[in-house]
Amino acid sequence: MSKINSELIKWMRDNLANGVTVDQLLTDAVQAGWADDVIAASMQVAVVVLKISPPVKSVQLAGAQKLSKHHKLHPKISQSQQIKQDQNRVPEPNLENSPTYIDTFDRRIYIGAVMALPRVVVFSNLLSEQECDDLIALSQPKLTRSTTVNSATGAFEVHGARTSDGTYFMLGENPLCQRIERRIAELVRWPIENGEGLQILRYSNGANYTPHYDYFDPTAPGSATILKTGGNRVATIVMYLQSPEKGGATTFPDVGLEVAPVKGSAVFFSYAQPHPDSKSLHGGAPVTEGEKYVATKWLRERAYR
Ligand code: PD2
Ligand code: ZN
Repeated sequence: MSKINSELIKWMRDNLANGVTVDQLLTDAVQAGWADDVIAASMQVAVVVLKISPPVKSVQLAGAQKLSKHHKLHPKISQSQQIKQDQNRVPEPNLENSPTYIDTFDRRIYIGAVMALPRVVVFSNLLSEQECDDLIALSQPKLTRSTTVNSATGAFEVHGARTSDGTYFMLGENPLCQRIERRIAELVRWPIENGEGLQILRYSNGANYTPHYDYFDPTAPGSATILKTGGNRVATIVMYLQSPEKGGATTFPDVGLEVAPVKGSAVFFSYAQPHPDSKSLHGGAPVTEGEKYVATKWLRERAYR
């Protein structure tokens, strides 16, 4: 018999979406007097929406204070949490009242799945088939082997962890990029100028991208130069331009989530802090049949110029 509590779930979801950690919420809930099994069951539900079923780590509440149930957890956040949340503002689509779609200036985009931690939203119909084909065609003459950033030096290097080919467009480089950038800015409510230009990646048969974080580690010596322009990355949108026959999912190993690379759809994820607590570790699984193309859009804290 499940012991979930809807008030508790809503409070957890609101706070998770704003970057409060699972551990902090568990502590708060225990202190507010909720029973361990209700907290555990509610947290399982809070981090899952629709069909996504992550193996949430078992909730350890041993030694927890058994306070009386009168100390009802108030769903409103405390003032100190509010300040923290304001500082941690990240791109976020308006999902109030659980809409099934969001209209932007030129296109209706459908919500495929939503997860609280990591903050992940799957969109379908973000790009038209023609837009996918045009981005691929425009990228062809300039595709080169992808690189990774060496966190010690900040240098871009060819690495076995990333076996795709790729290229970049400047922000607003052509009318197609401008249209997509404006659409994304509306969709996730983040200024166009805070975005990097689109990156196009081609994964041939066998190519992959081993799990990584998209933010730059602020403590790594190589990050200082990168962070001077626009601050850190706070969110990523991977748009699928061509579906392979098999493989090529975008994976979130911390929560056992795989997003299928279906042409025209996209996965959005944000990370309020540049820290593994964001659970934003993600990778590109090997393509095992066919070829996969994506366009990646990274969003920064501030204007990227
Ligand atoms: O192509 C992907 O699925 C993928 C996976 C992980 C892309 C990126 N990261 C990226 O462009 O950062
Ligand atoms: Zn990535």
